[in-house]
Amino acid sequence: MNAYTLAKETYASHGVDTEEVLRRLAATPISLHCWQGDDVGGFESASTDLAGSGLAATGNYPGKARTPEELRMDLEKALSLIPGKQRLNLHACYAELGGKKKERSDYGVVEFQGWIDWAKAHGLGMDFNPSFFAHPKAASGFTLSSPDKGIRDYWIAHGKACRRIGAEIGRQLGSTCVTNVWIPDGSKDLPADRKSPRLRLEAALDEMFSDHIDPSHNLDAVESKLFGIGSESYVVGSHEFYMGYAVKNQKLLCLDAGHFHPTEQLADKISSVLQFVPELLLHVSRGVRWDSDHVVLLDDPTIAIMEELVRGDFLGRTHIGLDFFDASINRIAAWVIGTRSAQKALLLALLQPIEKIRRAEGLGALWERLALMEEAKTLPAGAVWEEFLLRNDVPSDWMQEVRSYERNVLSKRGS
Ligand code: RNT
Ligand code: ZN
Repeated sequence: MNAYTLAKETYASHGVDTEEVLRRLAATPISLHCWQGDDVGGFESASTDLAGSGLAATGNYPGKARTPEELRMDLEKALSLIPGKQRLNLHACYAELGGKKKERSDYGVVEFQGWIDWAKAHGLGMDFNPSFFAHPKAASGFTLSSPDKGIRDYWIAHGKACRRIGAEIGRQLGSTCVTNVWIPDGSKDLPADRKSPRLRLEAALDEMFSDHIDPSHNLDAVESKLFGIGSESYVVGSHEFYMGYAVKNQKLLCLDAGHFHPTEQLADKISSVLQFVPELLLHVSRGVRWDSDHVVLLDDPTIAIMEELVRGDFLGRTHIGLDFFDASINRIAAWVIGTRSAQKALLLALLQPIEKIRRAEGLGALWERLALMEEAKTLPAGAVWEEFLLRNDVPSDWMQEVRSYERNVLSKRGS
């Protein structure tokens, strides 16, 4: 008897059908963020500066992608080492301008057709993001909430353009695109006026979202943040702001695991948020002491998130994306480790003998509930994961694949 068959029997004795679990795992795509591949650089110009954006990629591991072709090639390598079907999460600053100059406010689907065609060829759905950072018009630290109407209008136009592009992505790929809005707006030191930027942001978002877009092609999400580098004292788009905005306007709320106080659990927010907004977007990430965007691991916070999605029956209303960028390690390995860890966390959640645990809870047998949760941790989930890899034709020695790609491809790239 092989390890999977044994595991299947063990789980069956706990009331868990591993075949059903494998089916659900395969049916849950994870959206891979393009920006892990080049440290949030993008391809608009030779040098893109993140300074003042609140984002910081640290490290200088050799071999980062310098062109869309290289980034796609790297993504293909990473995807070949990840089981199941994924999506691509693209930022607008990855536009292919073909050497021409074009304002972000004027972007259209042409600048992204290369990405769409590539996604189609690889059977990937796509998600999208307007880029409100690393740009001269974001240099003041304010974009949609700027006191300068010219600046606000520029970014409103960019957001509108991106929603149209998102809709075209969704239409062409036959899979709804989630377009996520995150802005860096905030201030390093204490503002005297916390109110006006938020009033301006609400008005700007209202205008940006005013064009009717078919929700089967594109859905809008808004992402909050606690603080950023250079916005330590005040972030316009705080959690309360966007929670209110999303509830009022029935938009998707994006919860990023790195965007809360370090002892706050993202998992506990899910059921509250989904009680009042239609759908959720997750940026699964790992903050180390702050919003550091470390590679996702199979750790307690990530498992807790996936448990909530399973236990609350929320998978159908949740879009799972990743958000980390580590430039200090092999970037393909970062994608593979992070995505596989998110999948493993989901697998563990799906494999929990939840009916038994619920029964104990219902009976008020709280020590039994606790015991069952602890016992579940050492059930043979590893054998089910191996089976998932096998069924998806993922090479068993993925690290060797990364090593040889590094030797044959990455090491030949200049900086
Ligand atoms: C920034 C947000 C945002 C970005 C990406 C690049 O703190 O997490 O999601 O990481 O848009
Ligand atoms: Zn994020």
